Amino acid sequence: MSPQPRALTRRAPQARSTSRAAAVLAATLCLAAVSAAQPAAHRRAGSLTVSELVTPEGVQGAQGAGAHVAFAFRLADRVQRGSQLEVEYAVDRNADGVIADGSDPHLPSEYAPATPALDDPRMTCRVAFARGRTRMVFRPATRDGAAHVFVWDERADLGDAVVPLGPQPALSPEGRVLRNALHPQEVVYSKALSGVRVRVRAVRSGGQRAARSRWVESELFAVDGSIAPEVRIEDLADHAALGVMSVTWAAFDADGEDADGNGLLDVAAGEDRDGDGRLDTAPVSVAFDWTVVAPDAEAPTDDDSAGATLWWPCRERLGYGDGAVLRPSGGVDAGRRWIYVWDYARDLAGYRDDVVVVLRARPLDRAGKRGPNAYSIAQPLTPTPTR
Ligand SMILES: [Ca+2]
Ligand SMILES: [Ca+2]
Ligand SMILES: [Ca+2]
Ligand SMILES: [Ca+2]
Repeated sequence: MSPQPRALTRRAPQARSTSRAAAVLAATLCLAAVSAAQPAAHRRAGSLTVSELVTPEGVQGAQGAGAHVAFAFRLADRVQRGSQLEVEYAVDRNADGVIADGSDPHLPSEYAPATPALDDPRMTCRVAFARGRTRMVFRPATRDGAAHVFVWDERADLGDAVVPLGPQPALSPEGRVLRNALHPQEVVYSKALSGVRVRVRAVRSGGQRAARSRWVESELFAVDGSIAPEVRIEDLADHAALGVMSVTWAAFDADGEDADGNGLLDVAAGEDRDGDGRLDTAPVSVAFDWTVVAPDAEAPTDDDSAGATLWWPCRERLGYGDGAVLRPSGGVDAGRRWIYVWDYARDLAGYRDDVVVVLRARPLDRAGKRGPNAYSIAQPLTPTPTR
């Protein structure tokens, strides 16, 4: 699976939500409901206009410029009356290369309400509470309109998703870049449209004066909400009679809730950070590769010393161990341990048994974020030419 669908198909609000976020979400839904409930009453009045929506620069999100994303825009209206704002975000959820806006009946809209960051001081709306509802009210101005800022709580909606810009290589479940089977030098790219888009429109309520502006869309921008995963090779056990090696590896990802890596939700220890009563395990995948070096050569122990070393994918002895695809992780200090069973007899058949064998583990989290490579010398090994 490519990083793009991986990021996009995740359960939408991997809610880091608190009661505040819940209230904010309710406000968003309320905003959406206002427009949905009065479609017939709204005319596309020419004077109510959103314009000059500014796309934020650079990578947004908790691991970029911040999880609160500010959008500057101008709001113009001849009627000097506060307007509510509808803000929606979209990603190419079905990875068909298009962000559907609902205008084509064959393509369901991929937009969803954007949760406002009501407590962000950059927000220029007045927050009104009426009949149990929270509303954002933006004051317009005539002619060129009034300058305003809407701040999106991106993390409430996209969680730890990673949505890069530009063409992205398609990846195997372990995180290897896929290549054309007939032309292995050619990388296969994901068909998904990269990036996040936001659209904004204003809604003026009030009987005969009700109106709705046109949608104004941002450019596509990148989001990175994921802390990089980490993997360690903790133990190697050579089962020479079977020609396999058990690789005990540990997965770490601070986006998960299992801080002590015991596989259980320890509420008393504060692990249920989002308060949903479930353990968010931030799964990690690993691509295990191997190489051999001559007995008198220096074995690579990190990316620098690996240099241009050629690596080959490890073949897994299927039916044994835990595999290496989307295994739940532990916290920063206590990884969650898994066993991967390497069928080294097949991979190393024909090699002299005095070569030094090196394993490399490349982690990738569910959001599509890579972590640093881990290396381990896999000795002693007793390569067998045949099984
Ligand atoms: Ca799409
Ligand atoms: Ca992560
Ligand atoms: Ca735990
Ligand atoms: Ca939880």
